[in-house]
Amino acid sequence: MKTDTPRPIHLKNYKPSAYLIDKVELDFSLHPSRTKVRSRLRIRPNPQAADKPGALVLDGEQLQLIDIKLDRQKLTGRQYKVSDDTLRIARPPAKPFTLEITTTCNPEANKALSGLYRSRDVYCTQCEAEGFRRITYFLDRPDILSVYSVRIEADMDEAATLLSNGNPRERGTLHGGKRHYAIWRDPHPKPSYLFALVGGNLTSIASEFKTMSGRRVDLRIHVEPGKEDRCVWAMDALKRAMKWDEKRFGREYDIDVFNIVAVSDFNMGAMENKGLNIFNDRLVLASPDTATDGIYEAIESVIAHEYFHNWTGNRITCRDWFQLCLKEGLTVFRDQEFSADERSATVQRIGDVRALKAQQFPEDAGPMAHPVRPDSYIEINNFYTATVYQKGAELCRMLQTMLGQDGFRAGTDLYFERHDGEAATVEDFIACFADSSGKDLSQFMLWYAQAGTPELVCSLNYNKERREAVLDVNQLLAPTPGQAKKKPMLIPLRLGLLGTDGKDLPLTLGDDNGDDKGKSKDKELQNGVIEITKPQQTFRFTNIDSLPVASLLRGFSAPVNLTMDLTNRELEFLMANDADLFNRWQAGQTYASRIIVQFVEAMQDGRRSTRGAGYVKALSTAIDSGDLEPAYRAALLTLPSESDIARDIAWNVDPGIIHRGRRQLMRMVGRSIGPRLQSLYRKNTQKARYSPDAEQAGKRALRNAALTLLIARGSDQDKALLVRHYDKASNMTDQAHALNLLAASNMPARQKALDDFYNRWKDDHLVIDTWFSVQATSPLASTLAKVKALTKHPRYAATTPNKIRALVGSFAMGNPVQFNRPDGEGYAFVASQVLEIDGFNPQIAARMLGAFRSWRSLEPGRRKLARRALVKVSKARGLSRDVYEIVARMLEQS
Ligand code: B3K
Ligand code: ZN
Repeated sequence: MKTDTPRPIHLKNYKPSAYLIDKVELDFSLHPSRTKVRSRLRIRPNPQAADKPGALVLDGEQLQLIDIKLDRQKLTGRQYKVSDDTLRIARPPAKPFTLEITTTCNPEANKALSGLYRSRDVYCTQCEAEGFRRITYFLDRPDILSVYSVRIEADMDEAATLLSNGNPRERGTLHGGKRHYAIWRDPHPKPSYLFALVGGNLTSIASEFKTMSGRRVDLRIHVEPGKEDRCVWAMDALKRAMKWDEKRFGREYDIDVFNIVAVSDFNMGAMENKGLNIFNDRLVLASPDTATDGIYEAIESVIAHEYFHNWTGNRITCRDWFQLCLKEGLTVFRDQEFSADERSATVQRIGDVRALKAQQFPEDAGPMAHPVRPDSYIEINNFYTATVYQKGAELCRMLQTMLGQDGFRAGTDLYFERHDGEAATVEDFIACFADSSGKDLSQFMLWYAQAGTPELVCSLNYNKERREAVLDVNQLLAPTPGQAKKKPMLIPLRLGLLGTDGKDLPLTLGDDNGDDKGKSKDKELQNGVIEITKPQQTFRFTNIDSLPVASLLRGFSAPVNLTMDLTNRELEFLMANDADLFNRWQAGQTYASRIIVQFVEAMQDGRRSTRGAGYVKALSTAIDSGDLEPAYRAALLTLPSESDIARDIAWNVDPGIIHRGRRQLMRMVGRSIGPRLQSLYRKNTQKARYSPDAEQAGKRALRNAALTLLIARGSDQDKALLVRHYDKASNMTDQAHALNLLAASNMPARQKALDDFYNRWKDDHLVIDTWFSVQATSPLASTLAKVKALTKHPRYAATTPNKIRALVGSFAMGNPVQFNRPDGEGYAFVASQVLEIDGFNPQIAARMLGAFRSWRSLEPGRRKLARRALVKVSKARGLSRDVYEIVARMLEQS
């Protein structure tokens, strides 16, 4: 919606609705440009409302009102008022009544992809957060829970498949078979954002699932005809997710059918509509020759995520949108746990933490910083953020770390029992854990309210006389926009102390003060977790013979930045010995980043640093220390990303120099352990038929990681190996990896491979996105010109989010060195794209603008140019609320 003076909405102003809607009957007559929607609503005054019920104000946007009746009486023009975004009935009855409204909307013209729209001729809907109001007039807020019946009518040749939420009730033909209809009924009350409808010519694959109480559920995945064989993996993932949720959380599916539909035009990954999940087809369709292992893994996790929402989101929903983390944080946590159980828990954790640090930490450190439960917003769609999702998941994980898996389960059991069928709050959720465990969680609540990443500054000393290792912990929380002063948080810190033999020492905690009386209070630390609650704390570990090496924040037990001055020797020791494999990997990352930062500093001073041999040696020892999974070894061999290093540098960041510094270390590794890498490459070449399972995928990841480092070395032999890798690739994982490396190089084979890939995949609208994105992420200086040219390419579609993300998104968010060109042209290009996209799809435009979120930490030259681009966006006329809010926050003086 366009508006000149967008106003924020505040959590503190929440009020229950004056009216409730118990029952909704919808009747759709589908038409590309004039779909008719008849809605029959059973409404009553809300007994819980604070004020006496006054006017009834329904939300509605982009609708044509045809007719309105109250208790069967047609309303006259004086009895209601329609504005751009509301329908207001001044004096409705003070008792239950029925409102019948007929409207039309235009699905074909809907390029914002919110409400009812068409994606490659398929009618589909997206109602979260506030899209239902673009379908019919309604109280479009999540605390209005209603039972829905839906009738859909359409031309048979345009939409042979007609779906909505819940269970199918009836279907039939009309006009001698030219048109037909279907009726669906969802027995579970739900908020309007979970409404969905699909109509199109789709085919499906079917399967079934028997629930733990023995009920049969029909499972179906609907796709464009011809794509059925690419749904097998998604179906398999769905069944595994259903089983897992029964076992791990005791959650059983609750209706007779579960439908998934894949569409090509979608603003995000997928949507958890009750019984009818709608997916971006990128996250459903997979075959070995078209999808990478990464896509297979993402499909498994998103299928599970949307399925898990059935309980965490649908059965128990959010009272208001400020509580978004209640369903998203918890559901992300659940899908992470599922993937950890299905795959390698350590590798999963490494991936989740990498993603958290790459996406959420910069958000928390910049102008967009907001609490996991924000306290105000202008456009709620801007708050589907890494903070709400990923940090929200970390908060659930911290609860599990403190309460144990059984304790956490007791809390969720109570939550499901207590709040089933309700629209709940974060307080309701946390109260369940406090009540089931008896633990006081009031300090923990601060995690939902305070933005920013806490810093934990730790040091370990040894007291020989007392045979104690003394850990000092300081917790700091810097101001964030709108939050100048912060209170200390409750931080679970999982740790180990390594003795000289590299093994964990038993952890016995002396009393806090370290006085003799305390001896009687010594206690063994059962789970290796201490709780930090104050700004400064000291922990004394008794019965220790010499200074141990501290392994802190094991498994990344809290979303904090840890500072601990470990020497290079200590990092090498942890890389070789730490029993916590996550921290072993972390030590390697810390060490690599330290070396790269030294390279960067040297380059800035016009010197060249050649230090780094210690790291390379430790890395080569680490990859062979013990019986490690290939996927884990691949993670060890992957250096911290350019943005990881930028975060470590924090201020006056020069992305160009960081890129060179990182390459210098990659080259050093490639040169030093080349033969070892060659042997890893050879040994992990697979003969077996492709399978997306974790074991095979791990071997491919290791082989590709080795190849990446060999290419950094870049001998003729290595280059020939890369060309062969591309030519011989028998699956998309290897093919795309090789193409990526080629696109980043200036090898003569580069263009040939890009042309070959294009010719092979030009007719596959999903695979061709890889062709766009590898070119957009290439660090070559010619990239920006290429990206601009590709926006005119016949296979590019300027209004399709997947295409925008593949080209503009990859350039803006996946290519730090070229987006941050010193001449500012990268910023200018992305800013102009944002403005163009804002004209039809504000949600996607606002997302793209997120690329600027770390602009203040850039070196002065780039900072000025980034600011200039942002100011240009801010001054454009007719900005959407979405873009307005982001750009205003970005430019706000902190
Ligand atoms: N709940 C949806 C996201 C909706 C985004 C609306 N802008 C998908 C998910 O998180 O499962
Ligand atoms: Zn979700």
